[in-house]
Amino acid sequence: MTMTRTKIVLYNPRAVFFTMPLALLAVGSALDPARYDVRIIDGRLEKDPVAAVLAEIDNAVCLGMTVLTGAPIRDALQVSRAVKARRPELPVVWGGWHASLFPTDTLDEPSVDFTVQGQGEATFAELVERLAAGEWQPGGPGLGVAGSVERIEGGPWRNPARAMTDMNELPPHRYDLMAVERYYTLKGERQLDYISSTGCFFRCAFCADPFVFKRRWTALEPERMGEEAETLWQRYRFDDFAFQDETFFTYRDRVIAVAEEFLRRFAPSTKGGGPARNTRFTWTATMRADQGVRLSDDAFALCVRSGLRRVMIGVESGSQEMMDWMKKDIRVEEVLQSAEMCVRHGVGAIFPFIVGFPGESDDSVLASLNLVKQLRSMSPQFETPIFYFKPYPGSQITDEVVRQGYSLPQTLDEWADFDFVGSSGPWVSQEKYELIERFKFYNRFAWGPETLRRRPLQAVARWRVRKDFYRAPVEKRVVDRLKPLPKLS
Ligand code: B12
Ligand code: SF4
Repeated sequence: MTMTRTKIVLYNPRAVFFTMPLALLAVGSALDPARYDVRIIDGRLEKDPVAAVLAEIDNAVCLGMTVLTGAPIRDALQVSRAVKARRPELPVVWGGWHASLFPTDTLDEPSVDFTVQGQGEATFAELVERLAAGEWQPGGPGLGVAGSVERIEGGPWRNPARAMTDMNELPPHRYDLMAVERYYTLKGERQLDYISSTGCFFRCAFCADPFVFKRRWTALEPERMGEEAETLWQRYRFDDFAFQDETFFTYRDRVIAVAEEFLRRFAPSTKGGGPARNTRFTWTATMRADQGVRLSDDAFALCVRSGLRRVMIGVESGSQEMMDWMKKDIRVEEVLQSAEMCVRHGVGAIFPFIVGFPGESDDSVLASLNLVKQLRSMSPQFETPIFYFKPYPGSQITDEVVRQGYSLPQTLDEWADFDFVGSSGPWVSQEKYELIERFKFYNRFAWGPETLRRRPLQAVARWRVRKDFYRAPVEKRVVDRLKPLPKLS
């Protein structure tokens, strides 16, 4: 006798990049596959996301969505509202960062019935169980599932928080729930995204992680990661493995053990001499500069042999005073030491910066631009994107500017417009903005790859960067007019 499985639909809103929908994979994989038929729909893969979701919901018992702050909210709202218009009795659950930051406000939206805060696997599994048992109806009594907020008698009801589950107790992610090859095509490379930890121990004052995960951290054991990587590689033949963790290099011994796992499983026999090297795939991960310094050259060399090709090290500022103010707990020297280690081992790096913090002085911005220049000159494999500070909710700095009178959006529709691409935020003057934009332009050409076509512009750009001369940016105007450049830095 075959049992009919209960259908659960999960939706990932449209976004600017094609990182795999790991959040939905995580919550979908936490449901028993023998009992639940999980369908992941990704707005980025659909011509008409609303139609794609409506086509799946008729016999579903729940629609779950992952929602980041900003533009994804617009898409999530459109889908939720269309679904509610079609099936008002179908429970709609929002999880992810925005729902974690604004669990009760989000329920002002009538098309959302539940929000889930923080790590979602256990909460969603319990919620789905109760929904599938028919225990819920709109306007009825609450379900009381820990880790969720629901609407009772017209208002939001906050259930107790749920303790973090050790990731090793959760089942492996079922990549077969999504069309892996389609992401490879959209990314333009066979790059598989993977998450090996949740949360972060640190306290950066511009980041929402300390608020959402309360400075807790849980991570998969290296052996399990090795096993999963092997199974995934057999099945999906990726060339690059992208760790999406907040800080992958949290514990040195764990990193070493992961590198050893990769070498043990993927390095071909080394009979001809020379150290073992993973020739199957490369990998990338996030690192804090202090973690890089603590790691040691030997451990880094091991990572490189196991396939490490690039790290991302959040710098944020070139001014130590600013770094201290934002509680980054990193020294500028540590950034340079980690960068030197990358150069020694031929590893690429992305060093993101943020300028335009509230009250940031011109000197501080200049210190950042100088550090960008220094890093870019160290290696053609270094990138230094510069972002303008935006008060993303849930961070200490945002709380502070709100206390000082800055008003954040109030409704979900307003939050949907809270995106900053192309604008500098209220803390950067027009003059400073123009200087930074010119700096970004000339730096990109000065240090980028040398090609015959780029050479003349490169020569001018190098001269300008060396002299710090950004007035009368004729070259920039010409290039801007010829074609809009992709936003790299
Ligand atoms: C991949 C990624 C992206 C992708 C999005 C991919 C996608 N699916 O659409 C891209 C590259 C597009 C992106 C863009 C941005 N991102 Co981003 N991104 C990430 C990153 C590195 C990984 C996300 C991930 O897959 N995590 C793994 C999964 C398993 O974890 P999770 O998402 O937290 O999901 C868990 C819970 O949240 C919960 N959950 C999540 N969804 C759901 C849904 C349901 C139904 C339930 C029940 C539970 C649930 O359960 C999951 C399992 O425990 C995170 C950092 C991180 N490590 O999480 C930042 C992060 C999410 N991004 C962030 C930011 C700031 C941005 C940008 C603004 C960055 C920028 N400066 O440009 C942009 C713009 C976002 C926008 N408005 O469009 C912030 C969040 C800010 C916010 N308030 O939303 C994060 C947390 C980084 C940080 N520490 O600041 N990002
Ligand atoms: S910026 Fe990175 S290191 Fe700092 S709190 Fe956020 S996730 Fe942790």
